[in-house]
Amino acid sequence: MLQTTVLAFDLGASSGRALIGKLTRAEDGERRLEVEEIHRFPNVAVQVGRHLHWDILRLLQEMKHALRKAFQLGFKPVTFGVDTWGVDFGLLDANGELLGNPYHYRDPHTEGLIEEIEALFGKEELFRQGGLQFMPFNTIYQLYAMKKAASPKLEAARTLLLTPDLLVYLLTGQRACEFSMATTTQLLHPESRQWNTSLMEKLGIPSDVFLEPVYPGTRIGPLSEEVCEELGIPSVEAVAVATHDTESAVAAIPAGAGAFVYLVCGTWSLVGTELDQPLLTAEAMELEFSNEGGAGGKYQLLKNIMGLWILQECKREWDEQGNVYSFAELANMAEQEEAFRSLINPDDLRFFGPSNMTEKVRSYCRESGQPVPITESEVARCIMDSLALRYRSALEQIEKLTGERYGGMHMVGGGIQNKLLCRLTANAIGRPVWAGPVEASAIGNMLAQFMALGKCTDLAEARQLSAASFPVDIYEPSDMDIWNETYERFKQLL
Ligand code: LFR
Repeated sequence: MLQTTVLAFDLGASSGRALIGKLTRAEDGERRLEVEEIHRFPNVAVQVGRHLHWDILRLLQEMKHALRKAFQLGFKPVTFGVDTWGVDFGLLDANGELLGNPYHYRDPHTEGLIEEIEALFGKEELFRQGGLQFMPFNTIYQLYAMKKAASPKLEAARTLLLTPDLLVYLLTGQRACEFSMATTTQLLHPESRQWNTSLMEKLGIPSDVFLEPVYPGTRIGPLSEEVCEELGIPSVEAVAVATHDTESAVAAIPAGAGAFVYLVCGTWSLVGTELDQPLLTAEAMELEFSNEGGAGGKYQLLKNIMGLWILQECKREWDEQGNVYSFAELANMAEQEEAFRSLINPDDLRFFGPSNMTEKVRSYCRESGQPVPITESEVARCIMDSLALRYRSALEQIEKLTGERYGGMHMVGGGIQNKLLCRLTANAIGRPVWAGPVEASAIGNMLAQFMALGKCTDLAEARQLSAASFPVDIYEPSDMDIWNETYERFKQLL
């Protein structure tokens, strides 16, 4: 029996998707969520001069297309939610119009600013006030870069909207600021959960452009009349979900009561654990952890690891050279290779920017006195072994910080389609990996909508629904001795 239909927009750094979620009651009386992708579109960053931008209007157009398609296919979603990558934003002028194209978080204009702001306030103070791992793309550095460039856009700005809030605004005309995205700015005080206006003022960043954050599950408002008219569809109500994709993914983890540790695996790898309050100790700062807000008002203590980006960039290069392999093929090829021949620290900053990734992997191996991977499969194997080992070090650091011992690791997100990586991860951590669901961000997005609609009372019930609806693959660890030995070698690289 159909209960409710919702629509989730889940936008990643390379593609966006629209998915329909149907909440039904099965014959056994249990509720289930069924998910169906109805539209997928590329998200292509555009280089303009020295800057890298998101093509935000193209994304809007694709989302409108998906809304129309949903109704054409006979679905009648009552609500929709948008989740995207973190940190990026658009600025509105006094008339509510968008000021230019938002910058892409890999735009190099923030280079050197981590050090500059650190010199002004001190690292520990900044961590206490912002709670985040110091990543060059955090919103604070992007705004400071604009301020230093005397950006007229910044001067004209009256409202700042983070990407998902911006897309919701362009569809509904309603302005909101959702909490989980707000915590990726480094400008929201993690303890008071209020904007850090004094820090903004000291940096010369306008403090009056930020709206009061609202929690995931807040109803925002209906599609604008213009959009309904243009698309010829009835109104659908926007809900503020955990609009940061990582946080939507965490909301969908099929974990029961009790502490758990997870890896959200996609372009980035986020290894973390859920806490009620942020952990702002010097140790958390030294180990380079972030405190990011999420669904249920929880905080995620997590580490950003460079992730499958490195492999994605290599693949892009090989595709351009005419050596086209799917990710599944690359995994199969990598599996045939000798393990642990050479290892990289995936978080070496050389891997952050796009282009020449194969050469970057090779140069890392050359400089660290290891055999240089030559073929596609050697490079892929090197990346996957290294990621798995990096996940182990993050897990151990979390255990150090929380004093917990976790029995295994949940893995969610598109990266778990790479079965080799799941298996290598289980081996590296010496514990089981529970992989699923793949569509975690979209599912978490839908779960927040069900919370807004009163269909789920809280995060725990939402996670039960996820667990009841989507199977989990279990990977048991093996070859522990050789992995333990290799881990010692890997640690020398960190
Ligand atoms: C993952 C993610 C990470 C964030 C990075 C950049 O998609 O949202 O959580 O640190 O992208 O925004």
